[in-house]
Amino acid sequence: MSATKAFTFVISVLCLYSVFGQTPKARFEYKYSFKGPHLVQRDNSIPFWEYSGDALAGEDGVRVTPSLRSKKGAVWSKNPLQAPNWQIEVAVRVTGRGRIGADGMAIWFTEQKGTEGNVFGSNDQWKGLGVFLDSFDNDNQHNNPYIMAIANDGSMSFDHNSDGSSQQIGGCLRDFRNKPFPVRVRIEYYKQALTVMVNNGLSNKPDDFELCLRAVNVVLPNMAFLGVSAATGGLADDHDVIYFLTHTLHEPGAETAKVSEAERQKFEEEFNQYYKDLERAKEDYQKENPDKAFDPYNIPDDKLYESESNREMRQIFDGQMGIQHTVREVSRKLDELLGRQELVLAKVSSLPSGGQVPQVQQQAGGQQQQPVYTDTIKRHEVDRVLNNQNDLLQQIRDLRTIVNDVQARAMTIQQSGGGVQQGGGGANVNNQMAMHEIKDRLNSVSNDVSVLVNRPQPAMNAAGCPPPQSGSCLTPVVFFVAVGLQLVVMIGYMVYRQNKEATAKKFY
Ligand SMILES: [Ca+2]
Ligand SMILES: [Ca+2]
Repeated sequence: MSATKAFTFVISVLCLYSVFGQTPKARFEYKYSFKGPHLVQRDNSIPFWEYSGDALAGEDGVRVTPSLRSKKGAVWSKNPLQAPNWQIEVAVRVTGRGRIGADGMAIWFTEQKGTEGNVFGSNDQWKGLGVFLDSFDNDNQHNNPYIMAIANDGSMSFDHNSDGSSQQIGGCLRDFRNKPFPVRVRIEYYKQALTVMVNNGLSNKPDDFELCLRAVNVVLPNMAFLGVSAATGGLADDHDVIYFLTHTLHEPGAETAKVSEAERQKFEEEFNQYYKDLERAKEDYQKENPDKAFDPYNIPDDKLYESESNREMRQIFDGQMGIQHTVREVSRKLDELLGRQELVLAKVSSLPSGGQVPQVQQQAGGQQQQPVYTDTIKRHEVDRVLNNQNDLLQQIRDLRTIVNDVQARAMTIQQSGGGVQQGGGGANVNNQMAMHEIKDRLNSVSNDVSVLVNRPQPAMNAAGCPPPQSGSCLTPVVFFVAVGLQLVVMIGYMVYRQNKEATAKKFY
C-alpha cells in the first residue's frame, strides 16, 4: 500500500509541475523593495516608499508601531506594481514583553494605497490581497498567533470577532512573536495560484521556508500598491519590518523574449549605483556635519525602551536623589540659622555694661578682628531729648511771661500807691489784695518750677550726651535770685510806704 501511495504522490507532483510549467524566472523590483542598512535618506524618507501613522523608519528597518497602546502605522510603496505574477518576501519582527501580544500585522497588495483603519492599522473593505499576522485571539479559540490570507473585492468587512476564520483563503498556526531571527513570509502569486510560505524565525537560512497555505484561482488586481501595516490595542508589540523584497515572476520563455540579459544587468547596475551614491552622500554629510550625524530614529531598542526592573530602579534612584537634595537644602538652611544665632549671641555677649564705644577685639593670636559695634544712641532717642529740651525752654518762657506779669502788676500797685494820700484807709485793703495776688502767683511759679525740677531726666543724659545748648536762656538759679531780690525790694518798698503813710497821718 505504501508503494501505491508514494507512486500517487509522485504522479500528483508531476501533474502540478505540468500545470504550472517550469520554475518561473524572478526579477528583482528595487522600486518596490526596501532593505537596510542605510534604509533612510537624509530626510528620513525611504526611496520609493512612504510611511505614516506611528511608523518610524530607521537605518535597518521600519518600526511600523512601537510597543505602546493603540498605535497604528503603515508603510506603502509610492507607485503600484504592475505585474500579473509576483513574489514578495517580507522579514518581520514582532516582539513584546507580554505573553500575549496585539493586534498584529498585515502585508497588502491592493488597488488603492491603504488609509488608517481598523484592520491591523489599515482600512477595511480593501480591494486585493491581505496577508495577516494576527497575534491576538479575539474568538478565544486558542488558535493565535495565526497567519492567513484574505482576498477581498472591496465588499467584505474583516470579522475581527471570529479572527476572519470564515473569510480566509487559508492559513496556518505559527507563533511569529519573539523569535531569535526575523520571521520571513514569502507570498507568491503565479498564474492565479497563491502560495504563502513562512520561515519560523528559528533559523536564518535563506531557503528555510515551510508551506503555510496554497490556493488556486485567486483573482487579484493586475496593478496594486504594496504595503505593510500594523496596530496595537490594549496589548502592544513592537512591529518591525526588516526588509520588503519584491520580484516579478516571468515564464522562462516569455522572460527571455521580454527582457534581455543585458537589460537585466543594466537594471542591476542601476540599482547598485543608486545605493552606492546614497551611501557616499550619507558619508559626505556625516563628514560635513559630524554633530548632526546623530539619527534620532536609529536608537537601539535597549536604549529606547527600558525594562520593568530598570524603570523601577530608575524611579527609586530618582526618589533618593530628591530626598538627598532636600536633606542637603535643610542642612544648608540649618547652618545659616546657626551662623545667625552665633552672631547674635556674640553681639549680646560683647555688649558692655555702660559704654557704647565700638570695641576692637583682639584674639589671643593677635589677629585683628572686625570691630564689633556695641549699642549706641538711636535716632529716636536723640529726638526725644531734643523734644524734652524744647518743652523745657517753652515752660521757662512761660515762667518769664508770668514774672513779667507780676512785675507789671507791682508797677500798677506802685502807681496806685501815689493816690493813697487821697484814698486814706482804702489803700490798705488794695495793698493786701495785691500782696495776696503776688503770693498766689509766686506759689504757682514755685509749683511750676518744682514740677520742672522733679521732671524725670531722659536716660540719654546718662549716655554721655552733650549738655543742651542753653545759649542765652535763663537758668533756674539766676531766676530764683532775681525773683528773691524783687520780692525783697517790693516788701522793703511796702514797709517803706506804710511807714511813710503812718508818719503822714500823724500830721492830720
Ligand atoms: Ca485577532
Ligand atoms: Ca482566534
